[in-house]
Amino acid sequence: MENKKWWKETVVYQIYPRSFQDRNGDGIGDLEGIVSRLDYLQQLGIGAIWLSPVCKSPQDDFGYDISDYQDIDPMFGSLEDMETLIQEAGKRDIRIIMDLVLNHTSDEHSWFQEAKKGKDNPYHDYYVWRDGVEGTPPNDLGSTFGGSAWEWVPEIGQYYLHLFSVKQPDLNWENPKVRQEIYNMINWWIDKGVGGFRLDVIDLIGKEPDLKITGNGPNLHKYIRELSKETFQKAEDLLTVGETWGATPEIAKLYSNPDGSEFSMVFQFEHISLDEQEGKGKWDLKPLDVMALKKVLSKWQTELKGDAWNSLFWNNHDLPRIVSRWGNDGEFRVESAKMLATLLHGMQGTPYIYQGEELGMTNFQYAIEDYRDIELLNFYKERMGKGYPEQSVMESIYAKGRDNARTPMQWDTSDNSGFTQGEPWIKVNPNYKHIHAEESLNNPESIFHYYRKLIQLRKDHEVIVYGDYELIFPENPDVFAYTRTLNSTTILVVCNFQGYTTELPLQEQLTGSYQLLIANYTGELSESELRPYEARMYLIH
Ligand code: TEU
Ligand code: CA
Repeated sequence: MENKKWWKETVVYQIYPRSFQDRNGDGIGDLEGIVSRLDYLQQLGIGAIWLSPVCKSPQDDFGYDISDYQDIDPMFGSLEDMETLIQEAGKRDIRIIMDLVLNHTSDEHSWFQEAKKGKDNPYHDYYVWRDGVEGTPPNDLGSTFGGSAWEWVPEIGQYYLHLFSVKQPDLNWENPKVRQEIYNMINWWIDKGVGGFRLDVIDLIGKEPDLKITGNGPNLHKYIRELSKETFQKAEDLLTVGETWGATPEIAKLYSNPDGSEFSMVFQFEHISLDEQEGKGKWDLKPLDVMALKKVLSKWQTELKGDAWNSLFWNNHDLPRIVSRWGNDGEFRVESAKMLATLLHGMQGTPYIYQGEELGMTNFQYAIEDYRDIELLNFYKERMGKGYPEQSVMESIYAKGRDNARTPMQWDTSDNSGFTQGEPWIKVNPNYKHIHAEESLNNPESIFHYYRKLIQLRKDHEVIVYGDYELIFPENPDVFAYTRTLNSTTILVVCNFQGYTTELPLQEQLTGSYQLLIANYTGELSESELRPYEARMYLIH
C-alpha cells in the first residue's frame, strides 16, 4: 500500500474569496466572511481550504497579480484576520492552503517599481527584460490573455515579459536573489501556520523566452527541488499542489515524487481540454466524448499508481461549472451533479470541491457589460475586432468564460442570495431563488448532503483512498464504471453519463455479498440498466 499521508485522506474545498461571503457590505467577499461560514464547511466534512490569493493586489487579475506577498489586501481584511482564519479553521480541523503566485508579480510590486527605473537598478534583474526597438518585440511569444507577451518600456528602451496581463510581469527565476526572496516569504507564511500551498502556473518558472519555451523549461525541476528543500521540506507535512497545465503522467511523477523532493501532487488538465477543438484553445468547442474521458482519467489513475498522487477536480475559478458543462443543468441538474461527484470521489487521489459545486451551481448568461474577467473581456475584444459574429463569441463565453465560476455563492433567497448587503461586484446568478445553501442544508436529498456522504465514505473506507483502480465495461460508450480494490474489499462505481436510460449487465459484477454505499436515485435499483445520469457506489466483500 501507498505511504499514508493526511493529504491523501482529506478533501479540499476551494474558496474564491471575492465571491464567497461579504461581511462589510462593499460587495466583495472577505476573510471575516469566510470565518463566518466555517461551520458550514465543517459540516460538509472537508479537511482543507485552498484559498485563492488574498495578498495585496491591484486586482487586475483578481489577486493573481500580487503587489505584496506579506500583506493581505485591505479589501479582504488584515493580517490579523488571516491569523484568525487560520486559527478558527484549525479549531475545526481544517487547514488553510495558500495560493502562491510565483511566476509573476503585479507591476505595482515594489520590486517591479524599482526594476523599471533603469538597467542598473538592483531589482532590474528580478524580471525578464530584452533589448529591442519599439514596435518590434523580441519574438512573437503571446500572452495567455491575448496580444504579445512583451511590453515596451520607453524610459529604459527594453521590453519586459508578461505571460499573462501587462500588469503581471514575469519574475526572473534565473536570478538566485529572486529565488531567495521567495523562499523567505514562503517560510514566513509557514511560520504563520498554514497547512500548505497551491502553486500557480508553476510549470512556467523554467521558461526560456528566447527559445519560445514557456512550460516545462529545462531548469524547471531544478528550481522546484531547490524551492521545496528550502521551504516545504523544513516544515511539517504540508499539502503542496502545483498547477501544471502541461503535465503528462511522466512529468507528474517528477513533481509528485513520493520521496517528497518536489510537491505532494499536481493539477493535471488533460481531461479539461477534451471539449476543445484539436489544436485550438479553450474557446473553440466540441462535445465531450465519454470514451475519451474514460481513457484519460483511467490513464492517470493507473500510471501514477505508487509513483505519484492524483488531484481530482472538475472545477476551479478558471473553469465553467461542471454540471452545466458535462452534466445537465436543466431537468437532471441534481442527478447529474451527484453522478459527476460520485465518479470523481470514488477515484484515487485527493478530491477538490470548488465553492458552490456542492450546491450544483450552474453557468449563467449575461450581457457583455456584466462580465468582469480580464481574460474573457480581452477575448471578446479580440474576436469582435477580427469580425467574428457576436453570437458565436457570446456562445464561447457562456460555455467557457471564467466568470461562470465567479458569480457569488448562493447562500439563501434574500437579496443577493445572502452574499452581500451591498452591491455585488458581479451579479448573482438569477437562479439563486431555487439553488442555494439553505435549501440544500434542509433537504436530506440535496447535492450538499450527497457530497457530505461521499466525504464521509472516504473517511470510513480505506479502499477509497488507497485501493487499486480498474476500468470496467471499457467499451460501453455511455457508462463510466470502475472498481477499486484493497485486499479483499472492492468498491464498484457506475455512472451513466447520458440523459437516457442505458443497459448495463451489473449482475456480472455484483457477486458474493455486497452493499450499496450511495446512489443518486431512490427506490428499486435495476441490475441491468441505469437511468439518466444514474450513479451508484457499492461495497463488495
Ligand atoms: O491560471 C493559469 C492559466 O493558464 C489560466 O489563465 C488558464 O489558461 C485559463 O484561465 C483557462 O481559462 C492561473 C490562475 O488559476 C488564473 O486564475 C490566473 O489568471 C493565471 O494563473 C495567472 O496567474
Ligand atoms: Ca467585503
